[in-house]
Amino acid sequence: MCEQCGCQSPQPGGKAAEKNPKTMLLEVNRRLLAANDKQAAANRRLAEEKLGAVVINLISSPGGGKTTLLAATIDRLAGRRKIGVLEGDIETERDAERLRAHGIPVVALTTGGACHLDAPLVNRGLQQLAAKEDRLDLVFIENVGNLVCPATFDLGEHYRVVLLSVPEGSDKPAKYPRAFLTSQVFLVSKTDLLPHFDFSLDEVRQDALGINPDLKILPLAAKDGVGLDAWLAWLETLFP
Ligand SMILES: Nc1nc2c(ncn2[C@@H]2O[C@H](COP(=O)(O)OP(=O)(O)OP(=O)(O)O)[C@@H](O)[C@H]2O)c(=O)[nH]1
Ligand SMILES: [Mg+2]
Repeated sequence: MCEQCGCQSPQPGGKAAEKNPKTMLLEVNRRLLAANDKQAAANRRLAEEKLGAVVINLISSPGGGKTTLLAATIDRLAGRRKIGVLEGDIETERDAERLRAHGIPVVALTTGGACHLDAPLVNRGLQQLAAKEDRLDLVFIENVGNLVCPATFDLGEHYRVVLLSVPEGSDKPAKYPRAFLTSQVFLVSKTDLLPHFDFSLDEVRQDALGINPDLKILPLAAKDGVGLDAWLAWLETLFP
């Protein structure tokens, strides 16, 4: 269990739960997650009905390359797709400022300690975007840098995208499977660094597909643009 936020996948309760503090805690977590899921469903409706937007939740470890990828994506889609961003961080608006400089609406969601975003916080962000914008094609949610807890919380996204950067190592899908199990797209980021690390693209592909055979895997380097075309082509499939 994450000691900071207490998030954990729910387990069934039952009679024993009434007296056992550990199972009581699990029951509280289950109810919190159920409330979160209800809000997430409302968030999806809000994004669709008020903004007409597809919502994408980006998950990675700290420094995995989420903001750099978003900046490159915004630049490449400028004039073609209207983008808004909900920028999640524990502290500071630094990433939000980085993306505002690219000329799009960004709402900073600062958790003040929690290691993941949840659906109520995202609802506030979506409301703020909807107050500023009539329509958006895409809303990206940059989750707090963490490969564990964000994988448990539905935010109301339509798609979940997990990034794993080359310096983190190709063993990570096997060790942190939930993020890969619950995502539709897996971006192997910072591939320009492949010559400097013992990262195996074969291993990472095999392990990730073993966890989730439907995962679309796209290696890319947002810094030099290699692989971005395939990512942008996938984004365009969301607008038939
Ligand atoms: N070599 C290389 N470095 C990259 C690439 N993408 C991002 N970086 C660097 O990786 C570092 C972290 O990138 P960010 O985009 O800030 O990562 P993040 O996932 O948004 O980080 P948090 O929001 O703190 O979790 C920065 O120094 C980037 O310049 C890439 O494709 N290649
Ligand atoms: Mg960032």
